[in-house]
Amino acid sequence: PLRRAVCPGSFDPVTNGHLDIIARASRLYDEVYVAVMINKSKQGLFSIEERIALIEEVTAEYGNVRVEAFHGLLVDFCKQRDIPAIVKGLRAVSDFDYELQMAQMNNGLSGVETLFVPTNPTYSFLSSSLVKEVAQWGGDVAHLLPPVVLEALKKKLAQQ
Ligand code: COD
Repeated sequence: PLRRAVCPGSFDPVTNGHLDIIARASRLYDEVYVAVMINKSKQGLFSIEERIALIEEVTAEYGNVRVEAFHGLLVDFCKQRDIPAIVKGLRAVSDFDYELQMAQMNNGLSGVETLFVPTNPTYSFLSSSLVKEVAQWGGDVAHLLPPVVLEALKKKLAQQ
């Protein structure tokens, strides 16, 4: 059987930290789904379609990664696609509390397992929200994003 996993998130926008986890998952599993959560109560900077297009572009080289939007419960996304494992990056202890709760809740809901990958220390401080904040005030974030994402972010901020 195909070994499948999902990397879920908001990806607003995808960063080198996300990409590191997706790349590592793609080496461990036959098929990796990147699931982009649709959050109707939080608008975000990039639309869901823009986020998906950027992730598709920067993961094209891996060959076994597919990108889809989802809303509702992550466990339902997994059930519908026969995905037994969620792969998450852990940046620091501060991530752990909430990630552990979600992992235990998801396992209790459907039996899905969560596997944690320790973040590459180069990106342990990195989040989409910090990148947006720093970029908004003209700070240099070129080392934190794939080049196409950096260009898209500059363009988006210039429009605002
Ligand atoms: N280095 C490594 N990994 C990173 C980094 C980094 N610098 N930054 C982020 N990551 C990884 C983390 O594993 C993180 O969880 C994931 O990427 C996504 O990050 P974000 O910030 O894009 O996404 P979040 O935190 O907003 O995503 C939250 C989910 C969408 C995963 C969660 O809310 C969810 O599963 N929602 C669906 C509804 C649901 O099922 N709820 C019940 C949960 S029990």
